Amino acid sequence: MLHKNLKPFPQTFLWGASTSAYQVEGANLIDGKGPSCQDVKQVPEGTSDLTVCADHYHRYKEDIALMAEMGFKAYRFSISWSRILPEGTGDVNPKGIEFYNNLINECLSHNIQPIITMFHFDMPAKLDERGSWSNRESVDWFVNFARILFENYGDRVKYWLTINEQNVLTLSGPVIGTLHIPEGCTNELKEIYQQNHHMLVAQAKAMALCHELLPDAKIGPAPNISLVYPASCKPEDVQAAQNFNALRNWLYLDMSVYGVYNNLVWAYLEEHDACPEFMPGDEEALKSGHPDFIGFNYYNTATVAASDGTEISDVHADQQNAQGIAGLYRAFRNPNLPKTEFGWEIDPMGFRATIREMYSRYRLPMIVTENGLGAYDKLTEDGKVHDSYRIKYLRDHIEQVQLAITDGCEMLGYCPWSALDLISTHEGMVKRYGFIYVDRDEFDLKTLDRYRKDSFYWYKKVIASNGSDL
Ligand code: BGP
Repeated sequence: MLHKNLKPFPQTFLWGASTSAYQVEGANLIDGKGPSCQDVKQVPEGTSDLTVCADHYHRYKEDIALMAEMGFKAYRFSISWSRILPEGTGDVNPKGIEFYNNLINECLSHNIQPIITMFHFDMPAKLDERGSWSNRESVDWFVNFARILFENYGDRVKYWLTINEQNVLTLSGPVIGTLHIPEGCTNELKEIYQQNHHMLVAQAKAMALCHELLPDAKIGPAPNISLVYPASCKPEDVQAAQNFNALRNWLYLDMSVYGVYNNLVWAYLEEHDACPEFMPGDEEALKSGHPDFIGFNYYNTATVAASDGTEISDVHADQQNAQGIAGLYRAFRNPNLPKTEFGWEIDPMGFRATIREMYSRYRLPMIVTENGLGAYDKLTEDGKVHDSYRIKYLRDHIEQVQLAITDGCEMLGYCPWSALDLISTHEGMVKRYGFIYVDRDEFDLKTLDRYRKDSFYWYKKVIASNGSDL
């Protein structure tokens, strides 16, 4: 739809950016923090471990000051579960509570709203040993952790996100080092969707608890949503796109918003004898969640064709590159879209399409919790990073958010990935996303000094003009 007049971004729009604890903090085994599954996993060859990351744990004041200089209204970060509860349950680590108190207070002192992700790919190692999400007790573990967060930080934190990219955990967990398949498992699909079910119940209970304890706070999920296009107008391809849309996207949002399983996904699971088992009370718990908004990560769309029956579902596909599932869909390279240096398609118009589709399905306000471009940035000798490619990516995407607002979709905020450079989920330090350059290499920690990239100055201008000067 062509609009003659664009609607402005709301005055209260939450401009900001995102990080996650295990990728940015470092200090992964100090001040009482227990290891998480990320700390004990096999680090991909050639990439750094997580002992230092961007050293945000020690440099958060400097980082928040830089965010304030850009004019941030919000900072989305995650809380490391094993920093708060070194064993995942049991004793609370006072130093962990203190660190996030300081971080939250530092944000607030600069008028930056903290948006807290409660779980971002970092199950405490002790709970990992006990089966992680495959263990039914994981529901109680998570709700207990949520309660501790609400009780300690709920007086100041107004925006909460439950589980980051639950759909990615379920569809390609091994790539990010998080999905457990217990030895001797005979039906892997059932096992995966049972774990998914535990996360869904845990999330719904945490949302209900948030509403009970913090009536003024807002909480929502944070899946990775990519609208799926059909490779052609062949009816078979359109159906394949519906299949993958259901499996990748709508399963998660239908459940968080309406508390019901998407029927296409359920039918697929039935076919494979893989439906999750419900415990007494699950059905009611799932219906009791009710998010106040939808947080979602968007990097690009997906395109699929009809399955020819030979696809092998590949759990090693990454977040944005699915392979296909026999009988459901086959991955298709969209010839209309360019790719990043790391092979992810770039589709700004698909962002608007994704937002429109979500709004028509769920009618809830939305916060973009991730969006961004991973690239090999170069620090020049005079301390600059000329990341015009990132500015272009972000500008093109913000334009589409404004178009979606003009279409009538309710948008609360935009927090791209990432506030500062940090360790990628599986590509190490070389894949950078930040507005702030962090001076370190994969293994050489160098100075860890911060540098303002060109995108830093550009984003500052965007925020100062409330999105009117792109
Ligand atoms: C999302 C994750 C983030 C992040 C981002 C970029 O899936 O929520 O944690 O890292 O993708 O991914 P990558 O680091 O693999 O490029």
